[in-house]
Amino acid sequence: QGESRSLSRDKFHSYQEMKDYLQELAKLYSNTVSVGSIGSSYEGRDLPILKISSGGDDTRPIILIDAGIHAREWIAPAMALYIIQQLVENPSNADLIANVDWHVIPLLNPDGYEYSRKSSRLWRKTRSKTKRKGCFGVDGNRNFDIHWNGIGGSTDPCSETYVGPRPFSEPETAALRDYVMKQLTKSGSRIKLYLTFHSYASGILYPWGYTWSQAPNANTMKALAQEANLAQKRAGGHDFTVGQTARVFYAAAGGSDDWVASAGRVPLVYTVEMPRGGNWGFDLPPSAINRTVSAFWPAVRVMGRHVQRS
Ligand code: ING
Ligand code: ZN
Repeated sequence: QGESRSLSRDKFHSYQEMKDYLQELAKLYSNTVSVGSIGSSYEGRDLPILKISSGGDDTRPIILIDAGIHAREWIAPAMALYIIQQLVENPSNADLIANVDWHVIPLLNPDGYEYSRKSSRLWRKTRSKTKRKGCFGVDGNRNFDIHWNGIGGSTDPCSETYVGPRPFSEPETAALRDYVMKQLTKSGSRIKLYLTFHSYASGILYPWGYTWSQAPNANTMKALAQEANLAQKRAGGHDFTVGQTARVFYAAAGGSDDWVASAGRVPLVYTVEMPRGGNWGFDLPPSAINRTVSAFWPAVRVMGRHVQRS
């Protein structure tokens, strides 16, 4: 299926390997694929974005995907890379890119990811300096300017859910903000669907996370999530929880999903929690990567086709 250049699925890849793969795809498939950058991390790593477009003008709908805002959730970037690979290297998915552009940021927190690989497997946050000596990093998914420093976060720099000194204090979250703001149009956003990948609660969750109240289009988001869940179950995945983050999970403000839905004006927004594995939930053995990401792919297909049709 022309997948010979693919990144292997028998290990978790380094930031550099991911970057090399994206560059390689852009070279091999220069008609449809380009690599850009949305900014730099705290430690100066580039934050790559892979753009897939089969043509058309710059009014086509965009599906935006990110992963790896939380360092230890390694299966999330692996999922994003699998989506890239399926869209670019597998011709049988050509229908999904026929009139929709896909923009994928496979690793939003590379500093934390590399720190998790090399020093501390269960690291979650970014790696910025804080006002407390010996305590590093901000929880990226509490750092967005949507009811920031409300429920579900901490003002303690040593906490795992530290909200940061101010909204968008982290270069990584500010970079996502700037990218999303650029897609705003007079009537809304070019981005019609946003998926942000986490682990390990096996869920397809939609806004709001900051409040128990329902988003205006909660029913639409729920129906599509249920359809996606069914598709991945048929492919051998196990049942995912579908529901509003604050209701089925816990309430937390400052998340990327709530901000993208609200300020970013994106109509369909999901946090996908990939399944657990290993001793800690985050540490799936490499032998589980292939079946985990390929089981969830049909759910992404369902969502992609929905955008394609609308
Ligand atoms: N889960 C998310 C977290 O940041 C979440 C759940 C999503 C909460 C959106 C609030 C808003 O806690 C993981 N696994 O990180
Ligand atoms: Zn997470």
